[in-house]
Amino acid sequence: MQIVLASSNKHKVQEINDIVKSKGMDIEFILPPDGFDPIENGETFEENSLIKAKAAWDISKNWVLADDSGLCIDALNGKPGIYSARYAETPALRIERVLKELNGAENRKAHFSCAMTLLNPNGEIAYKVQGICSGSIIKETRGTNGFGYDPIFLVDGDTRTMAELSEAEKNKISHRSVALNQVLAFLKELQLSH
Ligand code: ITT
Repeated sequence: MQIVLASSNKHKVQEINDIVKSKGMDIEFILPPDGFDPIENGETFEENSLIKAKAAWDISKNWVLADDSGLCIDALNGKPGIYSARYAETPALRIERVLKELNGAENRKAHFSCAMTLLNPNGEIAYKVQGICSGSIIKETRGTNGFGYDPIFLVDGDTRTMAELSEAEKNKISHRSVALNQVLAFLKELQLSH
């Protein structure tokens, strides 16, 4: 089964394909055809996820999965949130901005959130789900794995940042894997029923 992944973020695509592979499932996620350039003007992860899914469906008319995700920091009232990818020009500057805004804050609690939307080949919502991974923001960067805000995100229950976990370890606990596992369970049921 092929599913179009409504994303241009190669790290996400890699993580999602790694998770599927680790489960030995017969699903291949492929990139959208040329022309995928959605305007993410929703107000929630869920809305942006649907916008991306519809944009990919419009040009593929296939099964589509979209992932809209980001980092929500309690002391910043949930920011950067849906602005995570646009919080500054580069990943390093985005981290710098977050650390500056949190300067002196005692409450460092945060979570990653991931909203996934699965559309069937008729363009209807077949399944949607949100996954969360809780942690806190440290004061410097640590680790080089992963992407985005991983180097400043200390995973709850671990002494390491997300960027210090191996790919396999991140893929067991991340917001993306929590959401994707539900999607894959749904697809498995669907395949079994056909
Ligand atoms: P697409 O919209 O093309 O999928 P994007 O990177 O713009 O790619 P989002 O709009 O969903 O995707 O923004 C996600 C941002 O949130 C991402 O660029 C990172 O800054 C951050 N983020 C999401 N998941 C993350 C993760 O697992 N680790 C670290 N940062 C993450």
